Amino acid sequence: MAALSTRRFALDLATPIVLASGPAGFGFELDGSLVAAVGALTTKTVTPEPRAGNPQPRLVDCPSGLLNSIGLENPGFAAFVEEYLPRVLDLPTRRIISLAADRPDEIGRMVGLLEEISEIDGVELNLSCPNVDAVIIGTNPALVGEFVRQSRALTTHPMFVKLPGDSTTMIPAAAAALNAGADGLTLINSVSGLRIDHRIGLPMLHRTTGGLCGPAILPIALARVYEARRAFPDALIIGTGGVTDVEGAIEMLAAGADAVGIGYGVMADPSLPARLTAELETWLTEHRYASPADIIGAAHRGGFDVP
Ligand code: RRO
Repeated sequence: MAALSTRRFALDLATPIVLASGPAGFGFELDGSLVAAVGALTTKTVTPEPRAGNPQPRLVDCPSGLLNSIGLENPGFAAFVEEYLPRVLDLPTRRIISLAADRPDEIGRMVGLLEEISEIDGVELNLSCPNVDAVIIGTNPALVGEFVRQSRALTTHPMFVKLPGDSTTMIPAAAAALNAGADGLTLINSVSGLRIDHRIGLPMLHRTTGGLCGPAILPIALARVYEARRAFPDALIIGTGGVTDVEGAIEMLAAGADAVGIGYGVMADPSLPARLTAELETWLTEHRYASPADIIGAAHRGGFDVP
């Protein structure tokens, strides 16, 4: 059988299939065997203060996906550390803690406080939440650099930066993140979208727009991952966006992702990531690849060896 571990990955994951921030909550809400089958869990994003999130409705169906407007609901950093983190650290997988804040010193403070906890495998700075009033930091390279610099100074944990899939700003923002010391990029967050209730002619979500996720955004995520891999050959990349089957996971790896984040797919079917792990291993074995590393970035170097 092919070995699924991704050796070039800073986190040394057992499999490149990981749980993206959001739908998997803090991990312990899912069946333990499903968590054990993935390479890592990324927690729901945590902010300095608790947030109640946005009013209902928070999810609206779309062709090939859904719009979400959760609004960063989370218990706040102090309660997270006290009540949730011990259970996160007990999970049978690697754990990446997702964090967001309005100011670089606020996110730096949280990152610094997590530094003492050696069982954490990484932090992800979510600079791309689409569903709150604050500006989307991830579209502004200077701000991205400042957020990463202040956090980098306070931690040795592997640090990922989650950016929006904006085609004009993503590469400069990613360059700023990597130059400021980030180890990797998580690409992409959900994509701003709108649905209008055709019976009354008004937006279905209170904040008008929400974050589109699901298969509808797979081609967008693939394009951004491909561009990032071409621009930054050595950066770690977690490709996230619309993967719901093993073919999508293979595409994401071929585009240049070191790992594949599953978000929407978990909402649709919590057992999906475990199934993808097994199906990827079977696919690699059938195609005589020893590990996922053999296909990462294949689209940049002539594709697969097809007989
Ligand atoms: O909570 C949300 O509404 C949310 C977040 Br923080 C995010 O990063 N991406 C998203 O689609 N929703």
